[in-house]
Amino acid sequence: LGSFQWEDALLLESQLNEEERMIRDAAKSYAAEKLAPRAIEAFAKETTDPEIFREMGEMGLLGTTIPEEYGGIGAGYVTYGLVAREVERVDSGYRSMMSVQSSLVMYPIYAYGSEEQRKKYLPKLASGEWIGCFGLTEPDAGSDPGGMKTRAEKVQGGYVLNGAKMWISNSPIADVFVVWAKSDEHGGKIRGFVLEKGMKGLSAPKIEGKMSLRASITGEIVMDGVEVSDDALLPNVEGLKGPFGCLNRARYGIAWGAMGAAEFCWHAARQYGLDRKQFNKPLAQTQLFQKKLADMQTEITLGLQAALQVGRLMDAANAAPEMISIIKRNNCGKALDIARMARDMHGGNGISQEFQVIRHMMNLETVNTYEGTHDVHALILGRAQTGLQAFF
Ligand code: TGC
Ligand code: FAD
Repeated sequence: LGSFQWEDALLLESQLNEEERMIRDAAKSYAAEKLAPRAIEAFAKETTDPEIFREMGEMGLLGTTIPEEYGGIGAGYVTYGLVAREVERVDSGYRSMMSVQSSLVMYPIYAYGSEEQRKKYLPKLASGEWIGCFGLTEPDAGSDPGGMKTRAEKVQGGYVLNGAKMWISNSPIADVFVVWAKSDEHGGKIRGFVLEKGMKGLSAPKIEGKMSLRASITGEIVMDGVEVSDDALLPNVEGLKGPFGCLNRARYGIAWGAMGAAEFCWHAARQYGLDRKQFNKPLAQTQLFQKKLADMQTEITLGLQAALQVGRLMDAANAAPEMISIIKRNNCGKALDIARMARDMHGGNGISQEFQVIRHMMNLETVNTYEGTHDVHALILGRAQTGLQAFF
């Protein structure tokens, strides 16, 4: 019989290949050395350091799945997931910055863009010289993006865009805006457009006062008669499957990332329980404490194993969106439960920024909501097994 490793109960490590481990190790060192020292203050002061994009670009962490000729490193989806896990182990906001750039900005330009668009945008997004954002959600269209009001009107040589996007990660510091709008030229179908900072009528005010994901800047995108030329249109996709094709990838990365945040909380609670004595014995020597640790270990082990399986299927181009809904929903919900439990196990110290678990807990509230809420993914899965849609 083999030996049991408490922190890697089902030997995930043994299921990774050498390249996956190498890139994961580089991401882990970067996150620990460069991101971790910034996280507490960035969250406390609600500040985002744009330099992080440049650093991540240098490390090859932006657009990891994009081919090398466009500035990516041509890695697989398991590698992408492993990187998300390491970055989110430090802070969900940092993973958010990275996954928007990779899955929601670079991926659509790569998958749906013209060769000119790929060449113009991807290398600078991969290096972090340019920062990207993805505008789907609107003030009155969140879970139901098909209800968007943003319109693209065809004019001679281009389009005029009008509308407003809400809750957009990176938007106040973005150079490149991938925006989804209903296009009159295409019978009101949803089309993607690439906008650039400085265009007349385009602004991206910051949303202040978030109590979650404070290290990642969030804003609106306001389009007041923004004129773009024909080459701003993403030519190769039409309809909601455009944005959803990007969301599949981002949601998959979030399923890994949320487990990274949960692992931080689990390890912190375990160590706290070993160090802290009450009633003349370590907290970790009580049955209630150990049951909580066992629950954390079990959920994280199963969540990571499921994410790995979906990653392998993605790398084999054989993953269905519903599989991604299962892991996004489960891993975010379980990570949030684990962070709340870890907060409780730290007692009063659990509310201090110094112990960090409450920051993860607050961040995971957003992670459980964005990219399809916990309940919206339940409805996707309910529809898939009954054939009955219960959205409306
Ligand atoms: P529905 O009728 O289901 O589908 C419309 C069309 O879209 C296609 N489709 C998909 N294609 C690829 N992948 C998927 N996962 C797809 N899901 C749907 C579908 O085949 C159909 O295509 P066609 O050709 O037949 O037209 O659409 P619905 O309007 O009934 O949708 C319902 C629902 C709830 C599933 C969907 O709207 C939904 O998922 N809502 C959640 C919205 C969401 O996730 N928003 C995310 C915004 S971005 C964000 O949060 C970024 S935060 C990132 C960060 O900071 O890290
Ligand atoms: P709503 O859709 O109004 O949902 C409110 C509640 O109602 C939820 O509990 C939901 O589960 C429930 N609900 C909705 N419909 C149903 C139904 N049919 N049946 C039962 N219950 C239902 N969007 C982007 O486009 N780009 C971004 O970069 C981005 N970044 C974000 C960053 C942050 C920090 C946050 C908070 C959000 C971000 N979002 C982004 C938006 C995010 O995707 C939406 O908040 C999310 O999709 C939910 O939409 P909503 O907030 O409008 O909530």
